[in-house]
Amino acid sequence: MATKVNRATAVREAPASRHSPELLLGLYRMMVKCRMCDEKARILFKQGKYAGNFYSNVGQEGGEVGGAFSLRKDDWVAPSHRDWTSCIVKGAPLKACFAQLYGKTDSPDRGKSTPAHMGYPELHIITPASTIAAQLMIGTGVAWGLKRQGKDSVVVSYCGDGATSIGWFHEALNFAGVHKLPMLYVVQNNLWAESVPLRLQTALTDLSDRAKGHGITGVSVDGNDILAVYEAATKAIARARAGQGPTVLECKTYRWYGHSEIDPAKYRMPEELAEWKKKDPIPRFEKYLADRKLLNDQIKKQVRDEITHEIDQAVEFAENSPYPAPEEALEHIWA
Ligand SMILES: Cc1ncc(C[n+]2csc(CCOP(=O)(O)OP(=O)(O)O)c2C)c(N)n1
Ligand SMILES: [Mg+2]
Repeated sequence: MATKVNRATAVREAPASRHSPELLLGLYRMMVKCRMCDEKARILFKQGKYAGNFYSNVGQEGGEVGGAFSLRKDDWVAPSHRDWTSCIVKGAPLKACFAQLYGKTDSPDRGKSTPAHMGYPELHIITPASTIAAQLMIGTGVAWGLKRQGKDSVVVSYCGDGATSIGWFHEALNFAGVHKLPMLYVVQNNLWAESVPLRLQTALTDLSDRAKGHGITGVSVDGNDILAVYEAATKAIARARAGQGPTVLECKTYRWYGHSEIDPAKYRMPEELAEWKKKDPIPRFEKYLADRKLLNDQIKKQVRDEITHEIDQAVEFAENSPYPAPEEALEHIWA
């Protein structure tokens, strides 16, 4: 006897993903890792464990992870002040990342830069400049060098919406366009540049339209949709590697906390934050994975337990690492 199916209530199985389970779980794990490390960095700062400041990326993990996940070891990353976690995506060990926050000798620059300004020469991560959008110029210069050397490595540079209103952003894009450089500019449009809302920075709706003025490709995606970002970035990186030139990838997203850990963000409405928290990229991707039977509560717990353990070890390592001697301030500098 044929089974009767109530078409109105029948549960459709989610269509299979275009991507392998390994890749999907890898993206998920990396987003959770970035979120947990960032939250830990905030707590440690609030506890007075390290000096300086910290610029949280929580809420923006879709762009952060998706933008650089498909990079090779010989590719480069040029992060901004808000992209400490991009070092984790590029493969930096958590011990080095936390030692960086603490300014200890086991940080890649032996405690020379401010906490969130982490570079890592070995992994081709360029130390962020404090000057907004400067990392785009430096990243573009590296891309030019790579092209001149005949290499097929690419550079991913991150910036915020505010950075796109600055001249250096346009100079970098212009130069990259003329020379068809292997660049991907990931613009994390979180709607605010410190206390300045996007509507007071530009009349544009899509910041990827900035690319048009320089004759290069511009794409805008939902930055809280990790797969949308990953797919757009992977395509752009492949184009860049094949000598087809640069791309601006705008990720529309939101930062959950203040500009930095000393900013209570009173300039924005609580309702705006509440709306964006509903679009949290992590539970959204968890649902995608659960619908495809790739994730359940047990795996979620296992992922978090493993990351917690790794973070605890990294923090202990950073706390036990010595501070550099004062005279080291004069080592490894140009003049
Ligand atoms: C040339 C320059 N102007 C101003 C500042 C101060 N500043 C630091 S971060 C920031 C806001 C940047 O906003 P956005 O580019 O949107 O990045 P977000 O902080 O939102 O990630 C400003 C104005 C600076 N560091 N450099
Ligand atoms: Mg911003």
